[in-house]
Amino acid sequence: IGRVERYIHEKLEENKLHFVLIDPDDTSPDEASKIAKLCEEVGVDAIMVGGSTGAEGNILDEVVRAIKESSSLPVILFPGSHGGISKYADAIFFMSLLNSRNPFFITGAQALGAFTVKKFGLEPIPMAYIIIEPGETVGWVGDAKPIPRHKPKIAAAYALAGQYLGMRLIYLEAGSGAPEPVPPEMVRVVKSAIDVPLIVGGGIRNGNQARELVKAGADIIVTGTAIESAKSIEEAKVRLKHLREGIKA
Ligand code: 1GP
Repeated sequence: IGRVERYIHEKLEENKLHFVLIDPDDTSPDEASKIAKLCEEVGVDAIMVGGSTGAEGNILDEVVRAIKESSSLPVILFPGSHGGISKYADAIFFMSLLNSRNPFFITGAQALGAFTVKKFGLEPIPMAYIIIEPGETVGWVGDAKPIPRHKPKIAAAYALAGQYLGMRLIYLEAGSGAPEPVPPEMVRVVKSAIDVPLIVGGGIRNGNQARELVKAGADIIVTGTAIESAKSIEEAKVRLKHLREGIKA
């Protein structure tokens, strides 16, 4: 396994982790640089960069470069398709949207992007990506059949299938901006089925929600909107600290 994946595993031996997602479609390089610096200061563990729409090309490159210049945190790409690859990142979640109805999001974009990842020398981290209701933008764009919130066993079946297919991380996604995060009960059932680290994201706005999910078995909490929607860097700092208190018991 590569350097970033080893970093994740080593840190997980000590504590649960917090990753902050920056979407280049609604964050300028300047804002991204400020957020990254703040993240490092308050003890966020990695920055993810990506989005379902518009997170490509120059816009993506400039945001990744700005983050790399202002912090030493690992930058992991979180691509919406083969367009979401930047040579300036450290690693890429090489993800498959397991419950998509469209093979493009399961293996098609992956095939189109594979040689680019190789050429750029990016570290690929194989990840199963599973969309839970409501799924928000990524659910619609990714043509997902979102898993009903009250059907944790379906989520667990997809998660275990992902692990058996060789994926080394499982990501349960409620969708960016979802009114509620993935239900803790679903996290509990999924976690009890798998042996690889579990990432949970979508709709997590505060430390209490993060704590409930960690208690249920989440290893890595991802937040995007909570920080993006802060009106000032001070407000972002307060929110990050609260999230940290919830995640790092
Ligand atoms: C989206 O899970 C992430 O892919 C983050 O969601 O923006 O709701 O924090 P939020």
